[in-house]
Amino acid sequence: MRADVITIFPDYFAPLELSLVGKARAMGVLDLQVHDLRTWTSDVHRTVDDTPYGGGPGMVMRPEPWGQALEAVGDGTLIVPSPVGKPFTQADAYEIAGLDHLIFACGRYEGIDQRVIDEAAARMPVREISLGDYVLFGGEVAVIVIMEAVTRLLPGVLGNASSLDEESHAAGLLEAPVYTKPASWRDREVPEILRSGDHGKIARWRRDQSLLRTAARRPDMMASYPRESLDKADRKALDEGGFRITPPAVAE
Ligand code: JE8
Repeated sequence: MRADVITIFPDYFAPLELSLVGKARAMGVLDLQVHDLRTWTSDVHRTVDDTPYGGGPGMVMRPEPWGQALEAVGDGTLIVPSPVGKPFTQADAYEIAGLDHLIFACGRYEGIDQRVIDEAAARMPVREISLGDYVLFGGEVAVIVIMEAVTRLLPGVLGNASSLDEESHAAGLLEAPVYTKPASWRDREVPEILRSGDHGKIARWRRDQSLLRTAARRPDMMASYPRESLDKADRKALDEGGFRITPPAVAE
């Protein structure tokens, strides 16, 4: 995967040398290039913003530098972090991980002149993505989050690929709690079943915990979870946890 990031704060992306993204780059699975938008300015002050047409607070990012920057990095899929974008999900991360060339446009100020996005959309796919319903200073933090969520899905990056199957949001449920040694810590014990060595019972316990956590913390996810994927034991765990599953199970 090739990824080009265009930003007025290239130093923001130094952390992407570390951890799994750094590993993906070293493995050759990810070719990440960070570009300073000011490279494509032509005035002595390297100006990237101007006052908004129609008035209003703040400044807007000028189209000219963006137009030249996007031409320079070539076509791919343009990803524009924005508060008006589609909320980013694990499903989006999987889709984006399958793409060959990502171009991230990091806006600042009050955003990028809309004509930049419209003009790019005439020649390549554009995805406007939001991290959530709150307002950031710009797109850089969102790109770091998106890059981490996507990079960990690239082949070979995660040492233990099986962990992708069970993690939160991958299977449509939140994952079960995790424990490690010591067995007793500050008078708190690891659940006995996890130390039983009975893999069938351990799997059942983890499934029950995932269901109960999801029902308690993310009723929206539980509502979307396919009912046909809930077996009798699942329904029993939810029922015993005080969660009523609709529609009710058909007579089994
Ligand atoms: C941004 C952003 C994501 C999210 C993303 C890019 C570029 C007051 N104004 C501030 C309102 C419009 C946006 C201005 C700041 N800004 C925010 C985000 C985002 N992805 N989930 N929240 N905010 C830019 C400029």
